[in-house]
Amino acid sequence: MKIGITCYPTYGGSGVVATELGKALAARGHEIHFICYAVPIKLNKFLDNIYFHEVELYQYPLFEFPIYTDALASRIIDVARFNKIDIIHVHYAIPHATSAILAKMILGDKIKVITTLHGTDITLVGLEPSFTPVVRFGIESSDGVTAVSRYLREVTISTYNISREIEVIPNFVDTELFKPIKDAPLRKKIAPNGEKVLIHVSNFRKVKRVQDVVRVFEIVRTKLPCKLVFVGDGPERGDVENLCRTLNLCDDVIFLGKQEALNEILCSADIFILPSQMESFGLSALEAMSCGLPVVATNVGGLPEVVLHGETGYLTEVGNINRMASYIVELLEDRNRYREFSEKARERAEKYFDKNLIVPKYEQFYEKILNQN
Ligand code: GMT
Repeated sequence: MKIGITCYPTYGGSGVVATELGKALAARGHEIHFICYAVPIKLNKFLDNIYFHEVELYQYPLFEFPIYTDALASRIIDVARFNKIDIIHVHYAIPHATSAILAKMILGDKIKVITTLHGTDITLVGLEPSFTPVVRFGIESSDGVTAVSRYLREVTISTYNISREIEVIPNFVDTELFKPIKDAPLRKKIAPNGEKVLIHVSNFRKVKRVQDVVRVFEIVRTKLPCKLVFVGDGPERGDVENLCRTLNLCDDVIFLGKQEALNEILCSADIFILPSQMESFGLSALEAMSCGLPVVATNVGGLPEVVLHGETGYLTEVGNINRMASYIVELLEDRNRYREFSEKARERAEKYFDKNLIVPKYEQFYEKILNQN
């Protein structure tokens, strides 16, 4: 198949999923055309069957803001015509679904539009009155729609009053890449005296409640020697750093910023913390599980579909830092239970969310959509 993929090329999970999907499809012989405003960060080396087409944002004194939706539609049209693509698969509805549908109309129905819903396109941004009707139109008018969790499908149907089918295709992880590393070299540097290591990875947006990670750590370190590692960057990072300074935690907290070798860093830690206000799936939790880390997270959105409470980690109500801390201490103090959780976390990633299981589901979905009138 010839497939166009549009995503946000940034550090967010939707861009990671879209890029890894494109790479996996290319490896399976499909011709993949990424159409984005910048090269997706995970597209960091030459790969056969992959082409990149930049959406150029024209500046003009009348335009206070770049007109991305139209520019993207025009680029999709150009790429589709010249390369004869069968499908344009957009990740994150806003505004990608709108651009793709516009492109399809201009092309005279010659391509199929598939939209994958990822999270805040539905649960936060899409609820803004300036977007809601257009998001709904994008969902209803796409030829196929997928959601990354059952939760996200249900909330989309009920909130936007959707009558069409939405297929759930969960996010996936490369379990060959994200796998436990015994005695990961970085651990010695982070925790030279054998301390336990807690880790959080995110884009530091408000929805992630990163300050809760610090508060949880503050409690845990009163019970056992430990270190906290932050990976990623974003709007709340300054505030989180200040909180660590105020609480006098800086000697035990490491901010690594944006990092490429995530698997090695994850394998240097013991527990992954994800205290989000909302999470439609929680890709970072899955990557941690694949490395054998139990996850302590909030009981929201699609997280219970990824993390099994009492088996691969623990789930608590949003903001319950005391409960999170006591679960972490319990796990770290009980070697046998920790090992059991760690093994089950890895097993779950392999059994249900492995790249080689999920990518064929997208292929089958594409076939289904191409074969419908
Ligand atoms: O929706 C967002 O907030 C952005 C998006 C992203 O690009 O990071 O995150 C969502 O998509 C990820 C990939 O499918 C999911 O793992 C995240 O849970 C989801 N984020 C939220 O629902 C807050």
